[in-house]
Amino acid sequence: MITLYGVYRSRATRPLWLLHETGTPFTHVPVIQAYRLPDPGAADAPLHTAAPDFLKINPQGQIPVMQEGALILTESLAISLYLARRHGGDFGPQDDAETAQMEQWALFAATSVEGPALEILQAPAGTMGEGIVTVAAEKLRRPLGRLNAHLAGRDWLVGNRFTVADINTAECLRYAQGHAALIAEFPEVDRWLKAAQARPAFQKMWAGRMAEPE
Ligand SMILES: N[C@@H](CCC(=O)N[C@@H](CS)C(=O)NCC(=O)O)C(=O)O
Repeated sequence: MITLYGVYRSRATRPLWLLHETGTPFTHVPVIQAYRLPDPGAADAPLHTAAPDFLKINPQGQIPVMQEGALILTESLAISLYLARRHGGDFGPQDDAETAQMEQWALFAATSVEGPALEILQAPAGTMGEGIVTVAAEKLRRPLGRLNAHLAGRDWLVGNRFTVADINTAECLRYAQGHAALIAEFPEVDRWLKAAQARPAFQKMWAGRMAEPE
């Protein structure tokens, strides 16, 4: 049995979206970030990332974590790639070339997209925040140009079907979606992102996220 640790309001959305796509049974343990709790030490605090019981599972104190049998994985994109390969059927790779392509898009998302996209999401209001957004948007323009070129004439990133590559990349880019003007500069990316987020499994994941307190 798969156990997925981590609330929806975290990077757990990546494996959760995939698990909703595949319909694979799993146990969800909604571990919350300790910094989001007023008093993580309180006796009635929910299971959180700094709790001794959770640190035994991930000494780094971060979510998501996936456990299946003796295997424990602690990186969201690696979890999604593993679940897709092992349980995902067509959502995962069908040969070595697709494995490499799905890994490529996960690494692209992690190294070229997620950082500046998070800077956009977390930028404070005011002049300083506007400066951060301007710089982060500029950092994203080359990777988004590359993504846009790849998506021209294609619906999805790998194998002409929706796969874990779309989930991992779309979820990292989602952090920058508040910058609508930036996304609009890349119409193929805009179209692809909207199509991915229209999928019932994304909507189910999103409903889970919205049901959690902010
Ligand atoms: N690279 C990791 C990052 C994990 C991460 O930063 N998780 C956040 C929630 S999205 C967390 O657990 N934060 C709590 C903390 O760092 O104390 C991954 O993608 O799994």
